[in-house]
Amino acid sequence: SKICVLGMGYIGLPTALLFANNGHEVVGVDVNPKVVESLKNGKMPFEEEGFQELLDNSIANNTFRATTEVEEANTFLVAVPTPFDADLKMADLKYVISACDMIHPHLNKGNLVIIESTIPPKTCENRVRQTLQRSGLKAPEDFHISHCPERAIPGNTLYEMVHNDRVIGGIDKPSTEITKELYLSFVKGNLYLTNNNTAEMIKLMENTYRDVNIALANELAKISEDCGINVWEAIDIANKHPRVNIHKPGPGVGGHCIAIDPWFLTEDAKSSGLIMLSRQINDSMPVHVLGMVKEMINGIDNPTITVFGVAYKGDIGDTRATPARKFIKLAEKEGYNVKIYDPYVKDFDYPILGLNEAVEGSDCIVILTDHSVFREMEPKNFYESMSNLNVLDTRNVINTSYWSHFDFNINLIGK
Ligand code: SAJ
Repeated sequence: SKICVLGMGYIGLPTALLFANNGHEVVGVDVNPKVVESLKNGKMPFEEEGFQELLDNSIANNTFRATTEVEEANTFLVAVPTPFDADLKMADLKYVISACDMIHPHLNKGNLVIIESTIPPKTCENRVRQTLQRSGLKAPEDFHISHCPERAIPGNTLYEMVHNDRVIGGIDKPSTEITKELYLSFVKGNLYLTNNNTAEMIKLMENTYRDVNIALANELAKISEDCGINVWEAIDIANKHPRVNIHKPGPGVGGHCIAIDPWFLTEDAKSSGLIMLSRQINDSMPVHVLGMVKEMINGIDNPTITVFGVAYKGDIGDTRATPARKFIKLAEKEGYNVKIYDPYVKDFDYPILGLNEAVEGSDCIVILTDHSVFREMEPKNFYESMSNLNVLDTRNVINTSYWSHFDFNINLIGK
């Protein structure tokens, strides 16, 4: 069948390519002509393992093409971003609604519209349905709508898109069933069927669970610092309990999902104290990290600090909503000279330096991302160019014996 995918980003493009390589004719639509141009030239607009090959195959087999215009199809799949409106503390549905606006002139009887974008409960039933009904057709009588939230993790998208279980919630049973048939073409995980309001809720619950759990870990880290306990050791042993799974503390929560989705649950909830407090705890972690740095370099005149890792998490080059941004701004406000090293990140709002340049004259290295390269890193080739030997590890990633060997003053979040 023919599928028109709207949004050629981190989720839409991989999903489009999986359908295109598993028996479907796919048209990929994006409003950004640069993205479409890149795809027309056969080039992935971003890096994600395995997808360049899928793109090459689908172009060779004529099963995928990119364009800026929506066209008639059997299925329309919406995978556009849902930004967070920070002023209103609500989901900003403008891209989802404009995608539905692009679809309805091409909507025919019997078509299916799938929303993969993360949306607050009841969005399919209300705004999505209303917008699509501008076609003159009625749902569910004339066409189908379902929500099938994406749950793949950036950095391992191909594996997770194929192997993860999925949730499918249609506006009625037939919508759910035909959506299931479609995803069976490439998903090897289980497909759990429910209604669309529940599917919307499940996606938000999963990311909120993680955010609240990370907030708990961060709070435990601060308490442990006050008590002189190593929280990492404590969490490790507590997690041996069959019913305990405490997450990892760190410099805050980044990425485009975990730091945003909890707000979608609280926007019209009467009671949401725990969820909002968790957001606040995680958002305040860069302030806590700066406090630790301040203590370490107390008394140094005109200090220079070096941030190791600005990606929002380990082993990827993605800096969306990274807590490093807030930390760097706070450090600059404090009057520190900040230099940055991140071997994975190509583009950032601050210059990314080579390792030697980044540590030269530095008074403190602050590790903000758990890149594997930091695990193995030994300071022997660069410590002599530093002005003071301090290192703060907010991810429990370095091998401390490598650093203590050169007399580094080592500090760890939650210790
Ligand atoms: N983090 C911690 N401590 C932890 C785990 C994570 O501080 O114990 C931080 C990370 O460093 C990062 C942030 O949280 O800054 C988020 O990272 P993540 O690995 O938890 O999640 P994302 O944002 O990369 O992807 C999540 C995933 N959701 C869940 O695991 C429930 C993914 O499956 C979703 O598809 C994705 O959100 C999404 O798009 O919603």
